[in-house]
Amino acid sequence: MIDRGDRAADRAAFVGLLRDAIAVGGDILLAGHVAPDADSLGSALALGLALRRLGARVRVSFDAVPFVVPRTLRFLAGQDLLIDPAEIVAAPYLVVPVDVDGLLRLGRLAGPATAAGTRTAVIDHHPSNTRFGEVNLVDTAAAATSVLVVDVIDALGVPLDVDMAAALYAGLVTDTGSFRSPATTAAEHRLAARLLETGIRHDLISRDLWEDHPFGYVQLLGSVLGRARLEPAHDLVWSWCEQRDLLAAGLAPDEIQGFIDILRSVSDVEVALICRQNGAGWNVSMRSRGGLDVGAVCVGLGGGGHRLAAGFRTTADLASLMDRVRAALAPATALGAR
Ligand SMILES: [Mn+2]
Repeated sequence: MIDRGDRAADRAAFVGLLRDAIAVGGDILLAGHVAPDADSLGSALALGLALRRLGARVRVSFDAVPFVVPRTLRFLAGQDLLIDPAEIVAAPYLVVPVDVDGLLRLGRLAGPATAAGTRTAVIDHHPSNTRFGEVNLVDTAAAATSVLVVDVIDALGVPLDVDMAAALYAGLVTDTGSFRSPATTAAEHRLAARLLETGIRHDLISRDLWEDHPFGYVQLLGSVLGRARLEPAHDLVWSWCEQRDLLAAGLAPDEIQGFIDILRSVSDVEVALICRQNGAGWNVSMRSRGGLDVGAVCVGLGGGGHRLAAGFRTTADLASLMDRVRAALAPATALGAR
């Protein structure tokens, strides 16, 4: 964890790189992580809008095939800044991974980020961040990457407008679990107040993010919760969702991210887990009720994340991936980590 003094120095270096890019008229690519959430894409779009105000040559991207913005994030402004990774032909002057903890989470955008001559400035808050940039504005105490982006926009001297504020609020409200996470302090509420004062419709943002589902959503929620398994021996409650389930419900994998929060409310055990089938493998999401560091568990399984919310991806089949999870949880629970 870095202290606030370091964060100020890192922010100055980060803003310096952005100003360099603008001064030389270099292309800036703001890169979200694969399967971007509101904190990654919202933060990137807000920073993109601010940089465009300063005359920067800026684009925003993330790796997805086909290149489609998740349905719940289509309300975000600035989508004309988006570029399909396949259309990036020249190496950018500067790549800015946003809310990305390591090169692996960039998918195909790891290419431009590591191109010869390209500079890299990372902005993130994941404890699992590998500091893979030339400059790393990484504050693991920050509740969201959007909090760090507000500081950067302020340092750039760009006034927050309602479009930037809506995107930043989306990131803030997502990563704080609607201000319920322990990382939420008075500072996050003050930031929310500042964002609200720009005139954003927080009620509509929350509806777009979480309360705007087709009927298939509740049907799928019913079946995923119905087959959940409680394993007190491993301090675990878990379930899974196959590709055919999503297809039948007419949903994309990112649209069921909220399912795990319902499993996390089970008080009998410490850890909740959902496996979502995606292509040839599974995206595994883990949540802790507070007593166990699932971020460390997921790093051990090849993924990353935060203490209370983390995940990993695997091409293993469901039975063997769950065996690996149980083995990874066993030492933590046996040591009395709760
Ligand atoms: Mn985040």
